[in-house]
Amino acid sequence: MDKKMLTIDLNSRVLLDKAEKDGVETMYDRKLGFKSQCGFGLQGNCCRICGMGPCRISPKTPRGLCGADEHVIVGRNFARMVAGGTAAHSDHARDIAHTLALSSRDGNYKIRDEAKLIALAKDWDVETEDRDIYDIAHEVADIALMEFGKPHGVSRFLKYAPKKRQEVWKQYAIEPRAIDREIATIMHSTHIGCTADIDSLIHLSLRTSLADGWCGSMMGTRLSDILFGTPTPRRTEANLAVLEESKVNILLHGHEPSLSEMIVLAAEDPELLELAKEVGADGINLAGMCCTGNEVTMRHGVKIAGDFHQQELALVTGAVEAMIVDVQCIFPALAKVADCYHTKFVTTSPKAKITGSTYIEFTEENAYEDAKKIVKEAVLNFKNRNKEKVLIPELKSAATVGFSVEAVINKLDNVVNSQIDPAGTVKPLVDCLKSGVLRGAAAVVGCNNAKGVSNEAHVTIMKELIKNDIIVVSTGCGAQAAAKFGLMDEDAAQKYAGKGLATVCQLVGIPPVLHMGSCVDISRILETVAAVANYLDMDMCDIPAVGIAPEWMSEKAVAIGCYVVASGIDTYLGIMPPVTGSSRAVEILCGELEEKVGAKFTVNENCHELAATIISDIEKKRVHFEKLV
Ligand code: CUV
Ligand code: SF4
Repeated sequence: MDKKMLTIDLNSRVLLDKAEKDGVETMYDRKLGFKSQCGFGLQGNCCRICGMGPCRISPKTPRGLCGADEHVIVGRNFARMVAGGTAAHSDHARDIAHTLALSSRDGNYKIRDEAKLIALAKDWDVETEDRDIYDIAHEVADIALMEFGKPHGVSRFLKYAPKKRQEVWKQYAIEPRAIDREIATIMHSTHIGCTADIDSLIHLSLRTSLADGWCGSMMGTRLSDILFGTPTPRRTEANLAVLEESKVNILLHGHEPSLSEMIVLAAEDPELLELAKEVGADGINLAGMCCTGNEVTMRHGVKIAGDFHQQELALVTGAVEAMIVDVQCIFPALAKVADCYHTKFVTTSPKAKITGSTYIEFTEENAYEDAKKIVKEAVLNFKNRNKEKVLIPELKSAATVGFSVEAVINKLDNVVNSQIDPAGTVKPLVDCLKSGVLRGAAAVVGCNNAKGVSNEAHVTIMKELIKNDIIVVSTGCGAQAAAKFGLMDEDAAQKYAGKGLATVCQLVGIPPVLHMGSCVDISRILETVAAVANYLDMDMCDIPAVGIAPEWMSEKAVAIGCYVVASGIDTYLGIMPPVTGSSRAVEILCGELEEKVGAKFTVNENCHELAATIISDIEKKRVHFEKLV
């Protein structure tokens, strides 16, 4: 098989040829090198939880040594994926909360959205009258940090959900308690000799996932907006052609905005710009990958270099002075690829040290100085670039990004009411959904997965949905796919959208696919659906809105899928999770959950079929919705 057929991105194909010539191995080579993947692992019925294992379940050996059957083994593995994902998102939020605790008027981190801070403080009964904004910030940060380990009570963020949804959570007993407690409960319950009941394992998974969606992630987004500003629409460009031959190219990859925000500032430092000139460069060019890329494009319009599957290929351009990473979704392979070029692969977090990288620790206490040190390394590396090894591919697309909930609401509201109202309402959005001009809304989110062809499912499904007047919002690497393929440009509405959606887009001046941020920003999507449901006095499961992860791969994505379903939003996956080893797990996740939480999973690895199912399900949901409104 030609490895170039494993991606639909033409820049990636050009760089795969170059990698071949340069003798660089990429994920695509390794994929072809794998003859087949382990069937037990694929089905989720290999257990390595204790030292008597691994125990592998088959018709001949239907139980592990302890007697665990396929349902128990699949369920435990699944729950542990949810715990892993929740831990990652929530630890990200914890770091942001610590950063908020460090904020000060003349320090590195300032309060950029005071109104959002005050609103949150009021929600949390923090005194706001006649107080210094930084005192309020520090108290809010302390309360946020308590959400990780408070001994009593449930998440403070649950109250932002519609009343009816909160009732569902209460009834089904999945209101999440402290975040760390939920994660620990799963690790404990899945230890050998604890929970041995698939219903219970899925129940635990949902509760923990809600600690991710309606606590960790929501906290991550809110506090980031408070510290770095709530995103507003801005123009940018996407795909590897955003690298510039004449400039020092710095790639930001990973997740947390506390580092990337400082790099953005450092890259504008006159001293470093001067140094860039001295080494013969025309300036410093920043571009982002994965979710940290999403964070800085949302708030600063920093160009999008590419997605998860392009991280190695970005270095293959030979034009990158430094790849700066913090945590999550970073290929260890980058160390080897960087070795083949002059690129410095800089790791910065004690949580993600990688052999073969240059480790320059980034601390929030010394943020700006650390960021400058890192950028300086990159600038000084410019002179080591080998011009003969440089190939920057040609394709890039224009995009409008920066659609926070506030931005979406204001865009729609201001046009319809033809006056600026900072506290706009969701009425126009609701009216479009009610009248059927928009048939529904879909969040197409998540990673790239080497089980499929990179970007194919994302782009196919988004195009199908917008053609059928379903407005799409996106985060994560899905958003990067949309941006790369021109779906986040305003003219995409006329090119690809159905008549209703195209009319709305033109009237309001938005693209048919809206960039809502990074993976933790899926909380923005929850808030949008909750706002619509609240406005109509409905539950979230009554709204014609769906979640789709066509190319998901990470444990974080499993946690997300679970909390989206637990929020009452039907969720569609383009990759089968490792649960098929248990018929019960599949029955519950793809069926019975609907009775409990009003939504379920649907999986289809054929993206055309999946798109067709989603469109017909949204139409079915409309029948119910139209009766209610
Ligand atoms: Ni957090 S989790 S590959 S960067 S979206 Fe991208 Fe997004 Fe998945 Fe990772
Ligand atoms: Fe085997 Fe049970 Fe140990 Fe898992 S927990 S490895 S099934 S003995």
